[in-house]
Amino acid sequence: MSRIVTVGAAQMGPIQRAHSRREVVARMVEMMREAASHRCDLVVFPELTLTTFFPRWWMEDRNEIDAFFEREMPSNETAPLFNEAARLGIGFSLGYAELTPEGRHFNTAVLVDKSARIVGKYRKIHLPGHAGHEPWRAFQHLEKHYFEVGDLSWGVWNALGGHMGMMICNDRRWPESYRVMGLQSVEMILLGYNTPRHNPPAPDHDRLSEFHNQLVMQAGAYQNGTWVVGVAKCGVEEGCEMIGGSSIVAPTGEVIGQALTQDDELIVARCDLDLTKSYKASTFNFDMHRQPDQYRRIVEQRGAVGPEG
Ligand code: CDT
Repeated sequence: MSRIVTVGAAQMGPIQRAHSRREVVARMVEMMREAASHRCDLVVFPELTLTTFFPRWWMEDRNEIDAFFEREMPSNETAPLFNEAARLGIGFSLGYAELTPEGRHFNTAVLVDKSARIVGKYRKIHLPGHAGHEPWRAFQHLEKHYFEVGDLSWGVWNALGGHMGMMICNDRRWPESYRVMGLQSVEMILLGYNTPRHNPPAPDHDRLSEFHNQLVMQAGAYQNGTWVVGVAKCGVEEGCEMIGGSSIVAPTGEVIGQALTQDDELIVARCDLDLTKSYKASTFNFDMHRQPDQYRRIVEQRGAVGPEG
């Protein structure tokens, strides 16, 4: 049986506040059709794909906030995506703001198989930014205000011919996210992001935005012997520039496909999942080389302390 998964990274250009879900879903269906014409098994969409990146604004009105959230998936508005996926026989992953029946709010991604069945769900764990109103910022980053920390850890699912995992945006900067999936033999990590170029508390990092994006995805792929498919929502959204650079990274750590624009753009790669094997069996044979007893500090301590004495 073939171990090739042909993946389409469906980078999306800006989504303004005035854009309806119907318009966004129509763009996504178009990209899904393009992916199918390239015989993709799977198409990966960004974080919070269905709306503008609303955590840039401080809002207090519950109805105004909840208008950015999905109460069901699929819904009437997202059904065309699921219907088209089933018709084309293509899997996909999608990021969206989830409002549960219990009234909980998460930054979520789902994995959907070729029969349009949801087979995996991940809720974002590393929520960047701040919880309080900070109007001095050119753009706020209020994920800690709008979302709870995800409660599902990082799962890995036997789906679409391989071991599939998901993480969301800021997770990609943390080695723990990759390693929890590496320990479940992940072969392909699907990852959507919205990354503003300007980081108000650290503007000296702005010129390094694309470099840091590449750095973490390439390191995560290599150190865990996995494919990483990173997909941006990018361009100038409501006056805020977000980086593109959507990338397909091999287990070698090499970038084998990368978007050139800051707009809707599909990049496609044939990914051999067996390329993961030599890394998982040699340098990163976890069972042979890891020393978890010596890593206790990682799970027992949160912030950094100084050296003793
Ligand atoms: N969406 C998201 O997680 N963006 C963050 C921005 C960090 S700056 C507050 C990222 O890590 O790309």
